[in-house]
Amino acid sequence: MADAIRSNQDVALDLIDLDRYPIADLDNGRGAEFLMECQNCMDANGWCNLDGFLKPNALDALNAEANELLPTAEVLHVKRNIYQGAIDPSLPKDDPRRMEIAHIAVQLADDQISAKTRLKQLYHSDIVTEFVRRVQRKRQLYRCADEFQALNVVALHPDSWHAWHYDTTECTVTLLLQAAVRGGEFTFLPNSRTDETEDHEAVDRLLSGDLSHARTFSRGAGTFTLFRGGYSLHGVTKVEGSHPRISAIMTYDEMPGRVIGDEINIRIYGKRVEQILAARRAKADK
Ligand SMILES: O=C(O)CCC(=O)C(=O)O
Ligand SMILES: [Fe+2]
Repeated sequence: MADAIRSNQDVALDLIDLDRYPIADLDNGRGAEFLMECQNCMDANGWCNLDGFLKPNALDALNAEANELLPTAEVLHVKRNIYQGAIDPSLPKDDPRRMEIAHIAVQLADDQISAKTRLKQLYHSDIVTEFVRRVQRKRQLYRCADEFQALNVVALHPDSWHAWHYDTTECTVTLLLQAAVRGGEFTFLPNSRTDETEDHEAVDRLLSGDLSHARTFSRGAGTFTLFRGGYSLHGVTKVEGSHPRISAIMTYDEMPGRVIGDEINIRIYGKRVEQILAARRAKADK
């Protein structure tokens, strides 16, 4: 009986440091106050950065899960432009926003992360989703429904970095599971574009390698950072030291059932996903 009750319980209650981050009740007392602080930070800055979000033993457990799964992931070796899709054809030929940037990472897509993992359960936590929705001030917000993109684990090995890009869904959480010894800083331009315009000066500056105007934080393992990944150009600086930097990327969108086009997923995930989709098409054509 106790087990049955426990299995229905939201894992967020076990994994998150609720004394510090009282997200289980956002309508009363400390939870309501905390929510307001997060919303104010999001409104003013375009991010909300919560260090020590996971309890230490939860962080160890999630990081152990990631480290156990990562050997089953392939090394992604893909080229991406910052939009991860079609480039505005009106851009001049030599515009930096046409640039294709190499992305090398050991990356687990959502379909490679079992529902049994606490990592997936944390992503599927309604308490966490509700918290993200309210900090982002959305009337409705859903976990991404894409079989590859919804939740990812990204390991950047020493000497690699995460190329600048916009995410394909609007709201993103990056949860650091294992910090780099040095470098590996999550770096971004909060709200650098809207649906209509883009801050070209800031974007071109970052693409030319000038990070002086970009935002970064010192983030220890266990830090949970909310931002609008689809509208904020971002990436991770070069990782240095002896071990990889590992993060979990949780994606959300206002649109229910949000899935990403096959072409974009192939561009992002390379051969493995291309083969899955081709096999599926071949079966459907029979
Ligand atoms: O690892 C991070 O902190 C960010 C990674 C990222 O932007 C992504 O996977 O889309
Ligand atoms: Fe991203």
